[in-house]
Amino acid sequence: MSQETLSNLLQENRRFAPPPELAASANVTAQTYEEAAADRLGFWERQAERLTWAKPWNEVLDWSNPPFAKWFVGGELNVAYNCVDRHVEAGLGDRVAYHWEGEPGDTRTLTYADLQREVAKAANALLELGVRKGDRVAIYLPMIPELPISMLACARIGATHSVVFAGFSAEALRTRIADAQAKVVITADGQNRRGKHAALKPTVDDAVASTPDVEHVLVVRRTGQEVAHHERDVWWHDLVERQSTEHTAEPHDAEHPLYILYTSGTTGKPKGILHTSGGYLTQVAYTHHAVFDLKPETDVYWCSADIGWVTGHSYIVYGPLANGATSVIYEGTPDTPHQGRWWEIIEKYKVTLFYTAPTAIRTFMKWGEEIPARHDLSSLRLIGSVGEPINPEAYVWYRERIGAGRCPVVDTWWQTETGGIMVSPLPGVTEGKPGAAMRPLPGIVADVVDDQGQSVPNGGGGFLVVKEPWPSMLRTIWGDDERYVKTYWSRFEGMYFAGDGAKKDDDGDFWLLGRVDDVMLVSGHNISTTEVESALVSHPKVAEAAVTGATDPVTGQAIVAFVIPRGNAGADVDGEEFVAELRDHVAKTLGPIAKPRQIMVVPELPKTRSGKIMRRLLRDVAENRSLGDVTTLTDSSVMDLISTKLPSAKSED
Ligand code: 6R9
Repeated sequence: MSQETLSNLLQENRRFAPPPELAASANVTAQTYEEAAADRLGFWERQAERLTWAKPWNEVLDWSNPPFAKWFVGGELNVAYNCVDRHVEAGLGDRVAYHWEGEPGDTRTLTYADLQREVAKAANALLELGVRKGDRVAIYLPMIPELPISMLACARIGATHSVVFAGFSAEALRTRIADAQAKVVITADGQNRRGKHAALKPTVDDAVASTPDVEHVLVVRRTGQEVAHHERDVWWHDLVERQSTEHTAEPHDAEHPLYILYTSGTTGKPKGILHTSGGYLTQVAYTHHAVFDLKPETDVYWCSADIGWVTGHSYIVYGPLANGATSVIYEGTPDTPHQGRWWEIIEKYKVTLFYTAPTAIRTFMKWGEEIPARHDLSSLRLIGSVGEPINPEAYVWYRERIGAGRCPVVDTWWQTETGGIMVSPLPGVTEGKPGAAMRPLPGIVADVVDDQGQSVPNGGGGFLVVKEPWPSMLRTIWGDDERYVKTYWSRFEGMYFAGDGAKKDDDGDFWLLGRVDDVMLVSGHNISTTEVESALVSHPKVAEAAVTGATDPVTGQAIVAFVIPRGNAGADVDGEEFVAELRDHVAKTLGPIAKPRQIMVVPELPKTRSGKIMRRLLRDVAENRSLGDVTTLTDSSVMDLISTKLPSAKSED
């Protein structure tokens, strides 16, 4: 008897058809799937025509040396010109590119014409600091306009940027600066976090003390807090402000390195994911147009991610700007000065398209639906999710409480490595299923395969793979081609292995089931963490859940769950009765095989700085081990809170 690769336990039958008005005027229709399938390269070639090229390509794809792809071979373009100047030249200089909102309530509005001047000045400043085409620039900035401006200035002169999330430690920053051999670091004195000033410059000072390649540190004044001054330091307002607002953008090769972005990776040395220019910009522009149904004349788009993550690179900076969109950028945290801050921002700017992460949605569920209910969210017409599997209940809560039951939800699956969205509903075409990312987008060939690399039938589970190269794919791991091949292209012959588990339902639609490293082997069944978590979140008193497998003498591994109750769940959520109720609820929803051995009610869960649950640490707790590497954890006190919960953990049966 062959063992199934990944069990399919969760049944979910709710369906949401696209709103008729949206379907009637949607940017992309059903027929695009067929067109792209019939001629995939021709399809991507047409999408590349959304951009302005200085020199046309002579070949769409060179895949003669897999897995090293070249897209739009021979073509030349300037990414910053495509994101900024060409819109000004088209007469759209007065259109707002960014409505920026600081955490303390200060604001800045940047039109495309403003952005053009700011980017030109910053490009001239980098040139004055000696940065040349091909050099690397590290950027360690908070969510202020100088962040996208710096990225675009690099792109403009052909320098490769490496943005490091401004919450990482000096050591994390140092290794990233050193790996990329960055010549310049751009930072700020500090940032606004939860109503306080959090220093950034001392972290950079620490990091560059032992990175000999760094020649200059360019410092933006944001908080006004005092900073140490070193000879290599230069203030943004001294250097950039006096530059000319004119700079001619030279075209660069389609395969010119645009940026390196280090994946946090739960173990091992961070991987510098390398993205290049023409293919990357083509796919992020197309997917932003298709998945968000962007109408740049009327939409106001807000992606709440930090630009320090790939979501911010692709869907705050490059995709939206290439499309001439108007976006919102918010500097701070969602609960400053109150838990309705995000909804206030949506109301203020009349946001129409909103893109956030399941971790945020589950936090809002915990805080309570009365908070968004106090705000007018009627401007919204589409809402999206990215970063983790969205539990069906969180999807429905999001659809109803934020989207008023009107807005389609697009659950978009992709990775730092894929550069752009790969699997997602099309809002004017797809009947949405809560919890499903649905189908590979037109032009993307993805599948779910078993451990032999064979496509699983509908109803089966396995590994998510991509079977054909795509334009915004990573080109390599910076400085480590071998690791690139080994990590992504060795598990299955000729396929990109994403590291995620997935299943196909009876219609062939894709459901993401979490990282394969997290899959639990219980009595011979491979059970996904996602399905058990979703079953827990479908209980009306649960806002968020994380499960992990712990060694068990009888079943091999046993399921251990950590749950956060909803705000309105009442006082009885810490007792044995509640835990018993949840265990039964899971058994009823998924079957007895998935019944957790233990459930712990906790106030918080350990998460990466981009909001993904770190199940590895929970496994350490569940197996009574000392914690492994916690450097990517947002808040290490969370683990203390969880550990103190242990004695009260319930273990029956
Ligand atoms: C964009 C981003 C990538 C990993 C990916 C997967 C998880 C992202 C998801 C999702 C289920 C979705 N992931 N989107 N899982 N459904 N819609 O998050 O990039 O930070 O590199 O993370 O995130 O596990 O492999 P990155």
